[in-house]
Amino acid sequence: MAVGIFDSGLGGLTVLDAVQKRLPDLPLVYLGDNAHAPYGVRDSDDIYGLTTAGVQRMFDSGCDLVILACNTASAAALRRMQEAWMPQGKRVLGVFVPLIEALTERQWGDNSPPREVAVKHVALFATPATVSSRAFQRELAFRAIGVDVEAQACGGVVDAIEDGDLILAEALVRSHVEALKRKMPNPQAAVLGCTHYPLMQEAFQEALGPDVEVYSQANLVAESLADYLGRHPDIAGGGAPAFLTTGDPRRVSSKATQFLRRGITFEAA
Ligand code: DGN
Repeated sequence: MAVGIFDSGLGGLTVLDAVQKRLPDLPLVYLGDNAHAPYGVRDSDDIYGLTTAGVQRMFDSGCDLVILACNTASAAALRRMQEAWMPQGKRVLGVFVPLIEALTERQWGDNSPPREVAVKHVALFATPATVSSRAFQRELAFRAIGVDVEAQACGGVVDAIEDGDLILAEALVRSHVEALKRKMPNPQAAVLGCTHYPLMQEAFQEALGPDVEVYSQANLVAESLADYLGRHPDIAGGGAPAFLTTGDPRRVSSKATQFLRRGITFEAA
């Protein structure tokens, strides 16, 4: 019995880290599809095919539930996968819904009709593929009315983070925030819609200013998972997490160690 965390690359490690802190005894399997990363520049059928193959592999290896810890994959694939797999008892959760529930002050799984919410002007920062999918706006519209969303595709940030070039990543964050502010001068809230961006949260907050509330996914997903598991006690157990990659394990281990600033050893998937 284990919970799987799937990502195209390293970004989902921010979610894994938050889940480990929140639920230290939960058995976890992480799969990074590093051989095909980044997904952010691929078309949606391609992302769907790769995501389905990766998640299927996690169910085959004994996971009971898989979190798509990648907004790009969630945007392109989550609803289609849930429709196909939920009837077979295969549970797949994404990273958008916990974020939107927090933004709209909803309880987990509250599917009541959309309503007015306190926040009216929201800035979304995400990969080009997530922004062009408009999945965030669609999910938000199921829950809230009257919210103005301005999206900024943050080209280059994921690559800079994965290359360990945080100076470049910070400079890119500043320029993307400036671009966003030209379109929406006074956002009330900013949503970091990419699992790589929790590592840049301070840079976003600094560039946006102290009056903007920044929503970052890792902790929200961990909280939502804790809530979900409270209702599904069949998922339990213990043990050290397993880290799997479709890429070169040595290279991925070294990048992951740099990324999370703690030793992580990947094995070939
Ligand atoms: N971390 C991924 C996300 O949340 O969208 C983006 C990584 C990528 O494939 N570009």
